[in-house]
Amino acid sequence: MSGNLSVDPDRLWSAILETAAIGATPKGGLCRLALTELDGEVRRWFARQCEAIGCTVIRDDMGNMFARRAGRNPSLPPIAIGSHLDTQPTGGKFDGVIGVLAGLEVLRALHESGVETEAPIEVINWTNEEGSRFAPAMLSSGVFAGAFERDWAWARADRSGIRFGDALAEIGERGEQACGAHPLSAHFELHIEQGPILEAESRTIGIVTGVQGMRWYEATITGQEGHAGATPMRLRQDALLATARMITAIERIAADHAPDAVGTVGLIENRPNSRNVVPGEVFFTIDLRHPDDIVLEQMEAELHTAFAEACGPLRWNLERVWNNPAVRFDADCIEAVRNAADSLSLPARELVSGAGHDSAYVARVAPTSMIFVPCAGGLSHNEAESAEKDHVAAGAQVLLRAVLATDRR
Ligand code: HGY
Ligand code: MN
Ligand code: MN
Ligand code: MN
Repeated sequence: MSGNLSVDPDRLWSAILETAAIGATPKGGLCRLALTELDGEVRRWFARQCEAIGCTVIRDDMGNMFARRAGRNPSLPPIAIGSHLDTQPTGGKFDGVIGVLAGLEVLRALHESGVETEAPIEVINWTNEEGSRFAPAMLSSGVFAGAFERDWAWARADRSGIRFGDALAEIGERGEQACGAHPLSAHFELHIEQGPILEAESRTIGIVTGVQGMRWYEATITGQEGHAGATPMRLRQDALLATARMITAIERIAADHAPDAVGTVGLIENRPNSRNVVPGEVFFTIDLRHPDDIVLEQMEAELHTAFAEACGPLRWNLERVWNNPAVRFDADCIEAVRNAADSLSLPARELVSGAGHDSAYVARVAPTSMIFVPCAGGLSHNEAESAEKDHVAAGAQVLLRAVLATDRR
């Protein structure tokens, strides 16, 4: 019976478009930052859809949402399908969203067909995956996996000083259950690739074998504010000029470890940010990634050397705020995805994820793997992000088959 079970491509696509209206931007993207009222609205929408098909929905004390469909054997840990509904400030309609909504579609397909699974099935919305508002990324799946203490996570503040725990309570999404309290027998995540490989090779499915290593830093360079007209160049302590040198140094460090290394300065606060004042202080973030943690360690050492050279007499402070080592996913889960793609004769290939995902943490506590589908031009974290309906449906069908195969194991 479950062999020819199928997701409904139209229903899945209309769910994606329906949630795309919650936080829609004029350029066709999404701005639905974690724990804002818009995040609260899409969370409540998700809970209503799941409850309407008989699922129970609970939230833990990090706001992670667990929509559970009962199985024949309630003593078995659930098979989970997880991703995230929060977005970047100029995000797209698909990043994270297709993973949660494909999970909802799996629940709907099971519900309407009356297929009973052995284990419970649980669709999870992981809170604050993006890390754009509250750093680091994947904060709540990280607490679930024991990478972060809950109180440390609650104390993380956004750039306006609002703490995660307060924002979570404010939108009414903080549950009673302690985060990390229940085992999972497996975790699958469907996600757009967010890179160019699948599209370039005309593949529909990415069989994701792992996630590369990622490190985040916060830096402050302190010089001296001065008059833009009266301060001679040779007497200046221009913090923004030193920052510019650092940005090109980071580009060089990544180039020295090409082709896999990437380095990004994404957030910068120039103070006092006045057009006729020599900048006295700059705060900025650095994101370094590489599949090999040993190389990341080398890049970090080169970063320190670069700061000393770029800053001269100016003071600088560099703090590593996140270290997420490279992850290898579970062989059986990878096999389940590969077999599902093969059974549907979908062109597929293995690849390691360049982007971070909640699965990178969940893999520490449960057998985990991911399924990628292409996105146009490999573009993501961009309002022009787009994916094709039949690719998303194919990914959801692979997800359904991988979950059912795991349930039969
Ligand atoms: O940063 C990342 O890779 C993820 O999109 N949060
Ligand atoms: Mn994502
Ligand atoms: Mn993202
Ligand atoms: Mn992710």
